[in-house]
Parts: sequence; C-alpha cells; structure tokens
Amino acid sequence: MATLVLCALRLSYSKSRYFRAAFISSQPERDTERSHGKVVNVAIIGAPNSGKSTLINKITERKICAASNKVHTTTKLVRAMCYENNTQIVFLDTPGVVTDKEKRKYNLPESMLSACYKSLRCADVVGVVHDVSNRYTKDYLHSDIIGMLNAVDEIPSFLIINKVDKLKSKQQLLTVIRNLTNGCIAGNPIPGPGNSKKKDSKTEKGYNKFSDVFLISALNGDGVQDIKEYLMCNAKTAGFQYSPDTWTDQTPQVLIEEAVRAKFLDFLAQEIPYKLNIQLEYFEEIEEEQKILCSVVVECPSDRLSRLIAGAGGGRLQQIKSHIRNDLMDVFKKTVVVDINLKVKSKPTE
Ligand SMILES: Nc1nc2c(ncn2[C@@H]2O[C@H](COP(=O)(O)OP(=O)(O)OP(=O)(O)O)[C@@H](O)[C@H]2O)c(=O)[nH]1
Ligand SMILES: *[C@@H]1O[C@H](CO)[C@@H](O)[C@H](O)[C@H]1NC(C)=O
Ligand SMILES: *[C@@H]1O[C@H](CO)[C@@H](O)[C@H](O)[C@H]1NC(C)=O
Ligand SMILES: [Mg+2]
Repeated sequence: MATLVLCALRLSYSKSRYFRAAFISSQPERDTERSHGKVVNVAIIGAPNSGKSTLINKITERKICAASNKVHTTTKLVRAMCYENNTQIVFLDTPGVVTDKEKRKYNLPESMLSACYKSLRCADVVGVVHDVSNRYTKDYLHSDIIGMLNAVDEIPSFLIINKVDKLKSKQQLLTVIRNLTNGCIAGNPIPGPGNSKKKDSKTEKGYNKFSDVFLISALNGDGVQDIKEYLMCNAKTAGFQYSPDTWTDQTPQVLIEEAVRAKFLDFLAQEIPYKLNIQLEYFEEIEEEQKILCSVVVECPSDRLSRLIAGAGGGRLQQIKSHIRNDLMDVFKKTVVVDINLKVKSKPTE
C-alpha cells in the first residue's frame, strides 16, 4: 500500500475554493500501458442527510442518486459511474446509518446497515461524508461509522467535511478536523496547539487512519473537483467491469421511483412522505426522439392525505411534478414526460 505522507496542513481561502486541508500523497504509479483503463471503486458512507448522494451527483454530473432534505432518502446500494481520461470512477452510494427505532418510524427496509457493510467489501477506497453544519454532530463521527471503518481498516479512507458553505466562521474547522481524525492524518499528528494531550481511546470521537481530508460544499461544488482528481490519481489499471459509457447499475424503473420518492420527501412534512407507496406503472423510451414517457402511481394511506398532498386545486402536485420532471431530465439527459397519479390505498375488502 502506498504510504501517504503528511506534507502540510494548508488552510487557504479564496472566492472559488473553500479551505482544503491538503495532505499530499506519494506519486501514484505511472500508467505504462495506454490501452488499459484505470478503475477505482469508491464507497461513500456517512450519517443520514450528510450529503453523500449530492456529492456523487456533483462528481458524475448526473442526478443518479436520489437526494432530498430529509433523512433516509437512500435506502439501498446504488452504483454511479463516470469516465474521464481513460479512468472510470465507480461510486457506491449507501444509505445513512440507521437504528432499529428509525427503521420502524420511517418504514425502511431491513437491509440498510448490511448494505453499507456490503459496499465496503468491494471498495478500493472509502469516503466518509460528514455534515459540519449540524451543530449536534459536527464534532464527532457516528459510532456506527467508526465501527465500519475499524472493520475494514486496511482499506484506504478519506474524510469529506461537507456543507462548509453553511458555516459563518471557518475558524472552527481545524477543531472539527482534530476531533474527527483524533488529531492524526495519514499516521502523522496534526501540527499546532491543542494536540499534545495524551490520547484516551474511550474519549476518541473520530478515526485516526484517514489518508486525506477534504473541505467541500457538495451543493455548490466547491472543492469537489479536488476529490475527483484525487480519486482518479488513485485508480488502478484494470479491466472495466462496467463499460465506459455505463453510468449506473440501476434500472430506469428504480431510478424513476427513487427520484419521485425524493421529491415527495422534499415537499411533504415529517413522516408523511415515508408512508407513500411509489410504483412505476408505465415506461417507454423513444430512442429516435431521445425521449422518455413514464407514469408513476403514488399510493397514499388515506383520502385526507391524498387531498393534502395534491394541495388546493392540485397546485402542489403540479409543482412537485414539475420538479420531478426536471430531476429526471438530469438523470437520463433526455426529454422526460412524466405523469403522477395519486391514489388512495383501497381498504382490504372482506
Ligand atoms: N448547504 C448545503 N447543503 C447540502 C450540501 N450537500 C448536501 N446538502 C443538502 O443536504 C440534504 C441531504 O443531501 P443528500 O445528498 O440526500 O444526503 P445523503 O447523505 O445522501 O442522505 P441519506 O441518503 O438520507 O442518508 C439535501 O437537501 C442537500 O441539498 C452542501 O454542501 N451544502
Ligand atoms: C483529463 O486530462 C486533461 C488533459 O490532460 C486535464 O486537463 C484534465 O484535468 C483531466 N481531468 C481530470 C478530472 O483529471
Ligand atoms: C473537540 O471538540 C470539542 C467541542 O465539542 C472541543 O472543545 C475540543 O477542543 C475538540 N478537541 C480537539 C482535540 O480539538
Ligand atoms: Mg443518499
């Protein structure tokens, strides 16, 4: 494994680029044979709502991974690929870590945590996304995340400090980095005051084997290109498991249903959107027109909820539909005509 050397902790700020703590790695191996492609498999893990899916979409320049302002948008593993300069990055988007109580509350599948572990097994590198704007959790990594990292500590990992755009003051960033890394990056202590204390493993809130730390905004893209270049540098010569023009392992059906679910999560309050049952009922791709026609049934548990979701005169539903259409065009890069049918779940007749 390449040894990573901490060269400098560089905190700089310019209009176009957020702080990035740069830890320069050893030279990547030279590409000797041009005919061979390079591949890197990247598992992206993190707490719910930290911005994992948003980051992957930004790098791949497609809205492959459904994202919303609510927790537990992603409920299963989704691969998203991009290809540039003979190099393929294969991202694995994972559900945020989840407790049994939340699973019941939000009507989530059993397999979410195991999906995260599964993603790690096929990863060459693990990226941990952390929401620095969440004042309750900004200073420590979720214990399940630390557990996962420790379970695969032979796989290189890097820390992505996200939502830096939301911070009023950037001064706290060094403190946050110290906490999340236990004061240690790539085997080297972070220089500066406040790092001389003896470490007590019981109070550790981070993971001390990260190779790199990035400070980014996945939403506006600041710092995201650095991550892409870093991943491309760490790609290894290999046969492509997915052809270079593949951009996901998901079917159009799943992509559409997840995009619709995410938009209902964005627009509806509290637990309501988690109760909806979303199903694609019609799909047609017209190749020669670069156009997709589809229709989705959204089943709600009650008539009252159905009226609430539709809004006065169906206005809210129209608004949601137009956002869904825009997102789907960013998924498929084609014209999309989408119909949303609200239905009330029929009561079992006996
Ligand atoms: N301000 C700001 N918001 C962000 C940033 N990155 C993501 N978000 C927002 O955070 C919310 C959650 O983003 P997601 O990408 O769905 O997060 P996730 O980690 O995939 O969440 P789960 O799939 O639910 O675990 C969305 O509303 C995003 O727009 C960022 O850098 N800055
Ligand atoms: C791809 O190669 C071009 C030309 O060498 C370079 O300008 C560009 O930055 C590379 N892309 C990435 C993502 O590294
Ligand atoms: C970790 O964060 C706390 C605030 O939660 C702060 O008081 C402490 O100094 C930080 N630790 C380090 C090593 O920076
Ligand atoms: Mg997600």
